[in-house]
Amino acid sequence: MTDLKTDKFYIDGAWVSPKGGTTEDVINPANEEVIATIAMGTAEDVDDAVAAANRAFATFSETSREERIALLKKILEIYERRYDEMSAVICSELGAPIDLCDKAQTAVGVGHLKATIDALEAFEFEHINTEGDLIRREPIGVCGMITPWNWPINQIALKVFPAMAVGCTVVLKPSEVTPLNALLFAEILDEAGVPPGVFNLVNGDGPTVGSALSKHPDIQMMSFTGSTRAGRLITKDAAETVKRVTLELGGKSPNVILDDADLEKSIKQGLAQCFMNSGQSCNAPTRMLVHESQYADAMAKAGEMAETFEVGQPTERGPHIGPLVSKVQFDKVQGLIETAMGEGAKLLAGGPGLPGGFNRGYFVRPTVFGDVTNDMTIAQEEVFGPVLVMISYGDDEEAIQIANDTPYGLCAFVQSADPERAKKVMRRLRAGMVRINGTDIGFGSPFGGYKMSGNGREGGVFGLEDYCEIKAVSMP
Ligand code: TXE
Repeated sequence: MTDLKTDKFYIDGAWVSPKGGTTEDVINPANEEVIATIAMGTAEDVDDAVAAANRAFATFSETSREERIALLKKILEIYERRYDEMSAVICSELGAPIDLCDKAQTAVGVGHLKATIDALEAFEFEHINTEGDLIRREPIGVCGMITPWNWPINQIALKVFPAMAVGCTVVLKPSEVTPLNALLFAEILDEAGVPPGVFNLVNGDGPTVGSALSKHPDIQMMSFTGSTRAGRLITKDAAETVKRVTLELGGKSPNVILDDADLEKSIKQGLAQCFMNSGQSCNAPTRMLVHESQYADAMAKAGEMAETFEVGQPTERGPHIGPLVSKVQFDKVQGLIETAMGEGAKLLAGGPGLPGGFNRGYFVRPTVFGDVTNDMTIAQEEVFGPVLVMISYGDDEEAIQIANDTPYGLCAFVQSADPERAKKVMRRLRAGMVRINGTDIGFGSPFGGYKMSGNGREGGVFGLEDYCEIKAVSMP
């Protein structure tokens, strides 16, 4: 694997040793072996990184759109050259199967970077409004970013590129569970000639480095993706200095299969989307809603189809499902499967314990529950594992009511043979994204949620706007 500088942080354009702190092992979730040991930072390292970002902001915020487009294009060139290294790193620390890394985990970095460049080319930094005043969009300043482990480069790319595109400077704290891809990302930016201090990386945990960033008086904005629990803490810390905070938190996405949809196709697609990345996606369609007249048939079909999903080693090619990222996540998912069974949900496929043929690693059996009511724990809590629940409804109105009945509102899915009927349901769904008949949301479109799934939108022009302050100027 790439020889990454695991004992260093990237600050002010150089690889520097931490000022103290501890170390933490990075575990390969497929075999539970230590693959690297990283330095964990402290508030002092954060101070150094923020100071570098602040110095760099003075000049980087004054660069032209063309200069920043050229820089982003250079990053794209090097990212594409080091593509296979990135896939290998994500495969080893996240346990995502190598084909999934190639086709999705690493690929989304390219998708977001291209969409950011496109959005920057057309972005309106200044205009005169109807009052005759000049309205300017200016980079907000130094941005703190805290990212999770489930789609690690996706979230780094969705935050770092838009911030840099408008002229902000950045201090990133990636997940301590998957820090290696972020070290490689820093190497790519270094090689691309990103000016010193524009991008800085400090590894560490949430309560130490994450909290120091969120409270820092010289950081103007925090962008976070992760759990609702940590999102609340970051918001509280950031309130001390009245920072802007954007949050992308969890989800419990409904998949409403209307009674005119192709049932078999909808179930197959729904299972695949739910189990992708071992279910560790905030927008996974984890609650399948089926009309009561088709429910028994749907449960039988889903149980059978789920058994055909294979679990396998991440390093092997193929469409199989890999392990969960960590022992903590494995224990959480096992606990939720047990709870569902205790609350009376009917096990249609999978269940607790390791899949057959496995005696180590954090592998989980692809699991489907029927006879689920929306008030059960398994229907309300984000599982973050390959676990689908099936819920029945009486009519479209009840389906909408059940779909909206969670604290989350990130994504929703609708299946129907009638586009007008699907759109009618779509309009009533309290979610930041709605995917109709198996389609996907484009890179340049806004990604984010309603309710407790967060605030703000990432991606394309919406991502650029998030990192801007707005200035009104009246002139004689
Ligand atoms: O997340 P955490 P965890 C959900 C998912 C998962 C659960 C727990 O349901 O099972 O969250 O995962 C940093 N101040 N999602 O515990 O703790 C942490 O260091 C500042 C959904 O791994 O939120 C890491 O960088 N930062 C989600 C990041 O938060 C703090 C993706 C994510 O870790 C902090 C991941 C603090 N006090 C989990 N505490 C999604 N929306 O996609 C932690 N962090």
